[in-house]
Amino acid sequence: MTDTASSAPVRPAKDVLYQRIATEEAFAPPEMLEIYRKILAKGDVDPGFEGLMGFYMSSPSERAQHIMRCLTDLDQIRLGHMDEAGIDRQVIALTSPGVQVMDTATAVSFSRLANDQLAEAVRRHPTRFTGMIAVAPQDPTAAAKEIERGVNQLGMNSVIINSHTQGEYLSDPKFWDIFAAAEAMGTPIYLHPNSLPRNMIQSFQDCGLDGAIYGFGVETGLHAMRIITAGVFDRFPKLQMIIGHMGEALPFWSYRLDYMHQATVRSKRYDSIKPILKKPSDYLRENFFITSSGVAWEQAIRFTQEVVGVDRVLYAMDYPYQYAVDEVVAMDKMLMSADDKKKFFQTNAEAVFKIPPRPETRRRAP
Ligand code: 1DF
Ligand code: MN
Repeated sequence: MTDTASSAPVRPAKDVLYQRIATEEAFAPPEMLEIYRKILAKGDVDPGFEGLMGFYMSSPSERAQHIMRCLTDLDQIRLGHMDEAGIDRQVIALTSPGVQVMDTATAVSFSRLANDQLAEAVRRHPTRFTGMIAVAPQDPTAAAKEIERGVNQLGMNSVIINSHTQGEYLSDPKFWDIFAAAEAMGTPIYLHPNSLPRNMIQSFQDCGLDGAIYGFGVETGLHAMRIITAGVFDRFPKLQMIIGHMGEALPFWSYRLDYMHQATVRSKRYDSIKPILKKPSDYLRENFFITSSGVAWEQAIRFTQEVVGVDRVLYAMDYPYQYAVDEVVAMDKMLMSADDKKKFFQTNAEAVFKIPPRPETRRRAP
């Protein structure tokens, strides 16, 4: 190997037979950070929020400052990184926790403002960006209306919810107007991680495992399980949800979830575990799409494709929190049929987010 070859930066190939659509990419309007600053300045701040956005917004570390610059950009910085990493399109959502830490009135009005800003960026870069609709679960009626406005007026076709809202879970029927609207409008809900709620965080935070390393996955997986076991998909059978980080490990748990769910129902041990129509893993296969955000790991991706089907596993990068060009190169090399790889990188995302397919002219073999 020559010196030049070993020191050249790895760059994803341009002549691949698919577009790369990254589906869990984040942005933050500067106005939201101003609201966050006010929340953080008050006494008795939520410890998870303080540990997450409080950290990114105040840390002098290169990583944190870089992430803040990327988060607030919806133009040249982001497009430059996408070009460098070979990402054709980002599906972009308001970064976690979005409006879910705000008081109800602020959350409702800011979700509209954020959606307008994102729609504007999509209008500037229609071939590069797709937007998700941010909603305030604090006001389910307003959230349902915002889903309709997002679809009908802003041309967006998916919804972002960052797991729990101030410790409350969507398994509570008081939130189900949101599911009704999402089902009626045909908009999948991306259930993205949030920092751990107050009553859960201590034994994760005191060892530094509350964040994306482990806590996020545990809590978001729990949230998905609460939704499944509460019978949400029996009530809203067409509702589709998306979960990242390789399904927050739920595919790997499937066998045990199915066995123990049935055992728990039969033993009548909890009022909250009532019979549901199907096994938990059936809902994973029929009502969830799973993205590879943060997990550029071939074995996990192929295992998940086997468990839920190749039509339900999508590529995601998790920009800017996990901007890693070498991971794109690794994903390109996965041992997988050309058809399945194209589903993973491109066509599943086009179907889920209703992205109009582009003519195949952009990538030509050299
Ligand atoms: C982190 C990770 C932050 C993810 C995120 O949003 C996030 C992190 C505030 O590493 O602190 O979306 N993630 O999805 O893994
Ligand atoms: Mn993320």
